[in-house]
Amino acid sequence: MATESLFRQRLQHPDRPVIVFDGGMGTQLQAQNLTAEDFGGPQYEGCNEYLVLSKPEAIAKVHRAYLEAGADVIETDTFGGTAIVLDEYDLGPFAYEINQKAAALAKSLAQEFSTPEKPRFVAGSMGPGTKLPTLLHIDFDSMERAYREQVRGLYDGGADLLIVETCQDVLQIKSVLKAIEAVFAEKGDRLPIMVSVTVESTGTLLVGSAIDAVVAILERYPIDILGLNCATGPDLMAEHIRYLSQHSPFAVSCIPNAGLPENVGGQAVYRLTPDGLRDHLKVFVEELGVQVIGGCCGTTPAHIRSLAATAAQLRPKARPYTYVPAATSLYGSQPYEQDNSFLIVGERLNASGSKKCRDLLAAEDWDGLVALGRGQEQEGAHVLDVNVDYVGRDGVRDMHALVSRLVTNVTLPLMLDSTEWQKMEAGLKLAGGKCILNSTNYEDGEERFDTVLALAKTHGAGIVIGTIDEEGMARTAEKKLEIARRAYRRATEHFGLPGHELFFDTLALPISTGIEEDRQNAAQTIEAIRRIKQEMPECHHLLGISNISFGLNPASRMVLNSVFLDEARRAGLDAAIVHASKICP
Ligand code: THG
Repeated sequence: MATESLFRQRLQHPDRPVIVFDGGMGTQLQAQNLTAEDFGGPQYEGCNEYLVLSKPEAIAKVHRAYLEAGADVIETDTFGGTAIVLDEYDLGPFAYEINQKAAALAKSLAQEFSTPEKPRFVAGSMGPGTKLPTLLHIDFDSMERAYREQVRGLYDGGADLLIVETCQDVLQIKSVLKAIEAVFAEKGDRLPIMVSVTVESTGTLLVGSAIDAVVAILERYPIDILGLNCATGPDLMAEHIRYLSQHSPFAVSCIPNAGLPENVGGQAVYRLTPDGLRDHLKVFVEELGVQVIGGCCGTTPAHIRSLAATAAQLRPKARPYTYVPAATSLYGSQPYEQDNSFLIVGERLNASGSKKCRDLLAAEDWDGLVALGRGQEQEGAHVLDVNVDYVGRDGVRDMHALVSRLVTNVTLPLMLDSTEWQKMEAGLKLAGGKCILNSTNYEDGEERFDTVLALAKTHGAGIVIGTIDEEGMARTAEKKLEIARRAYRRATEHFGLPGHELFFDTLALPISTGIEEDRQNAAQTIEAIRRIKQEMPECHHLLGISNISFGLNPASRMVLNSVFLDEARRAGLDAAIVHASKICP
C-alpha cells in the first residue's frame, strides 16, 4: 500500500517528474548466452518466464543493470506469464508461482536500489499472449480467467503497479482490465494501472484499431497511464503520441523500440542509438507532455542511462486535453454529437423490427445479415442497432454468431439491442469497440435496471434508458422527466457513469392508431426531451423514430417519420434509430 501510493504520488506530483522505465529484457538475456540447462531443460528453451524459477540470477542481472542505469521502474519477467502462453511449454500450472516469484525478485532489487530521493518501483508486466480474442482464437472469459491468475501472482509478489503492454487487440485489453478489477475487489486494494498499445507501422493496432478508437474505448476505465510501446521507433509514434497528448484523459507514456527493426540475415537489428532515443523522447516530453518514457525491443542499459541522465532536467509540457464522447467499432470512433446531423442508428438489423432480418436469422444466413449491416453503412448510418430477439431461438448463441462476424466486417459501432441482458453481455464479450446498450428501464424493477448499468460500467459502454417504470410506459412529459431523474441519480451517483454516456429514450409511441388518447404521444415525447435536456444538459437523447408511424402506408411513414425526427431534433434529440435512406430532409 505504501509504495503504491508513492508511485501514484510521483505520477501526480505538481512538478510532474518524468518517470523512466527500463529497457528490453529479451536482448539482455540473449547477451548472457544461457544454456538449455539454465532454462531448466531443452523443452523450456526460449521460455524466458521460466527462468524466474530455473535461473533467477539471470533475471536479477538484467534488473540490476537497468537499476544501475537509473531506471525508476523495472518490469517483471512475466510478459508471457499467463497459463495460455505457458501451456505451450506445458508450464501452465506454474503461472501463479512464476508471477509471484518474478514480482518478489524484482521488488527485492528495487528496494535495494531505492533511496528517499529516488524510489524505485516494480511494474508487473502482462503481455498480449499469442491469441487474439477479436479473431476468436480464444474467448473473453477464458482469457479473463488466465489473467486473473497472473494478476494475483503479481499482486502477491509485491508489484507496485500493473502494466498491460504491447496490446494488439482492444478486446484483450478489456478482458485484462476486467480481470484486474476482479482481483482488486478480492484484495480490497488497488494498484495503479498502465495500458500500453502497439501501433504497427501501418498506423493501427494489429486488429485494425486507430488511436482515436483506443482512447474512446478506454476512457471509461479506471486506468492511470495510456501510451505506446514496441513495433517501431519513436519517429513513427509521433503522430499517435500527439493524438494522446491532445485527447487522452490519462498520463501519456512512450516506450519505443530502438528504431524500426531491420532484417539483416534473418536477425532483427535495431539501429537507434541511446542519444538518438533520448533526443526523440525529450521532444515528446517537452512538446507533447509525455510523462513516462523507457525502451522496448533493442534498447539496452546504455539507452536507459541516456534517458535517466536527462529525465531529471525535463518537465513535461502542460497538456490540456479535449475528450470527445463517442461510440466505436474495432476500427474508429463516431462522436455521440454529430456536426450538422444526428447520430444515425441503422434500424434494419433487428429481428423483432424487420421481416427481412427475421427471415435471414431463421435461415442462419450470417453473410446475408452482415450484408444488411454493410448496406446501412453505405446508406450513411453511424451506428448499427443489433437485435436478435426472436421467440424460440437461442439469443445468446445468435448474438455470438452475428456480432463475431459484424465486428471485423463492418466499420460501425454496435448498439446491442435486447430485452435480455444476457444477450447484451454476449455481444460485449465479442466487440472490441465501445458499444451502446439498448436498453434498460424500471419496468421489471431496480435489480434488472442495475444489472444493465453494471454491464455498461464493466465494459465501458454507453447506455439507452427508456422512460418506463414499474407502472409502465410514461405517457406525460412530467412522468418521463421524473423517471429520467431517478435513473440519472442511480447511474451517476451509484455507478459513477458520466452523464454523457446516458441516452434517454422518451419513447416514440405510435400516433397512427386512431385512438384519441395516442394523439398526444409525440408532443409529450418531444416536450420531455426539452425538459430533461434543461435539467440534465450533459445527457443525450435517442428515439426509435419508425415506431411513430406503425401501420401507415410506406409513403406516409416516410413523411411522418421525417417530420417527427425534425421536431425532436429541434427539441434536442442527439441520436435516432432510423431507416437511414428513408428520411427526407
Ligand atoms: N427505442 C429503443 N430501441 C428500439 C426502439 C425504440 N429498438 C427497436 C425499435 N424501437 C426501433 N427499430 C425499428 C425497426 C424497424 C421498424 C421500426 C422500428 C419498422 N419495421 C417495418 C415494420 O414493422 O413495418 C418492417 C421493416 C422490414 O420488414 O424490413 O418499422 O423505440 N431504444
